[in-house]
Amino acid sequence: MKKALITGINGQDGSYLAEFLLDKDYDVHGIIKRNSIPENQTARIQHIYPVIKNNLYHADMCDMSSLLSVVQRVQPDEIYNLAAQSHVRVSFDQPIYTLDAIGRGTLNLLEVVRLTGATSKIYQASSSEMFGNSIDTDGFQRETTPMNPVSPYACAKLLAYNLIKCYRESYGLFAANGILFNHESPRRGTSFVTNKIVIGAVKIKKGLARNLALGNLDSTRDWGHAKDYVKIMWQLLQLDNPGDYVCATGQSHSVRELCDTTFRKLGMDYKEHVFQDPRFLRPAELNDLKGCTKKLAGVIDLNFDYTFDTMIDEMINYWMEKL
Ligand code: NAP
Ligand code: F7E
Repeated sequence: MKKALITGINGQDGSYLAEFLLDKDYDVHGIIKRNSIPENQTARIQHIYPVIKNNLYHADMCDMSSLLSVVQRVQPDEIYNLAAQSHVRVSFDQPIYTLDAIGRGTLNLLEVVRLTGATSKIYQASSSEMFGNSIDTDGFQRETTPMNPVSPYACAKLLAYNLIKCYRESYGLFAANGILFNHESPRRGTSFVTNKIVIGAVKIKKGLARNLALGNLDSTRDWGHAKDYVKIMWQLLQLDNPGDYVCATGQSHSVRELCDTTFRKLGMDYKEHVFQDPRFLRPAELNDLKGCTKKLAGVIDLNFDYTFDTMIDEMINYWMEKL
């Protein structure tokens, strides 16, 4: 039985990845950051909690000793480093913590693996945010596109990305970067734009709200489904050699289009309800994202179960029932 350790196991991706690995008969372990209300924190993993409850450990990416203790205890075959302060807008409010949790946190983990001589393979949750506003002439971002981050979050992710490459090349660690473009689901944090729009539209439909305040409607994103993307994380650690790979759908939509699609599916016109609130604008914006998966498709079979439409349908159905 293979052992996996997931940092950020209670996050959107961590919860889907834990399910995926349990289905593959992995012994799944995870770290949880201490929270004053632990009940809320395990909401996304409640359904698998009975199976993994003895494999959850309090640790923090900023606390190397806690990571050392967990890695020594679990001795994982695979480590999935998903823990992060993952909100781009919040990273402007908490830049130092964001850098600590992501940049120094990844270095803490790499040092633990190096110094203990652990043979764990490492997956690093890198991000399309690292590209900033660089776009190749064909309109896509790919592994070779220059990385020019435009937020503290993206700067921190770029540091972590480079550390993974550095430790791979310097010490021969099996360390892989998945450069994942935005991926969503009903489990997405409710302050990210997809779930915020779906929840807002469902509330308006049900008469629970009248309007929805958003920031920039003109940026475009390449939105996939988290369930499809966690499978790729695992596949990257099953390759013969570690590398850095873009994972995306290759299609992009604007935030405005996302509003239009969601409200239309609910029989409404977004223009009658959505307004712009400067509170949700960012000091700097990443305007357009669209990923090219040619390199990834060269090493694995790329089959996504979800499309943009079926993903929105799933999110709408979830919130229509829940609210
Ligand atoms: P998420 O839902 O925000 O989950 C982040 C996880 O990290 C949570 O479990 C969180 O715990 C934990 N965490 C935060 N700070 C920590 C710390 N200092 N020490 C230990 N744990 C900490 O994010 P996600 O959407 O699942 O994304 C997973 C990873 O992929 C993140 O690294 C994110 O930056 C990256 N990524 C995401 C996307 C995307 O579109 N979703 C795209 C590219 C890359 P609490 O909930 O208890 O705070
Ligand atoms: O914003 C615009 C906003 O916060 C998407 C993270 O998972 O993906 C995510 O980062 C777009 C931006 O995601 C609101 O300005 C408009 O242009 O959903 P988001 P993100 O910033 O793209 C990357 C790949 C990651 O790695 C990150 O961890 O939507 N937008 N109005 C808004 N965004 C938010 N959150 N809220 C608004 O009201």
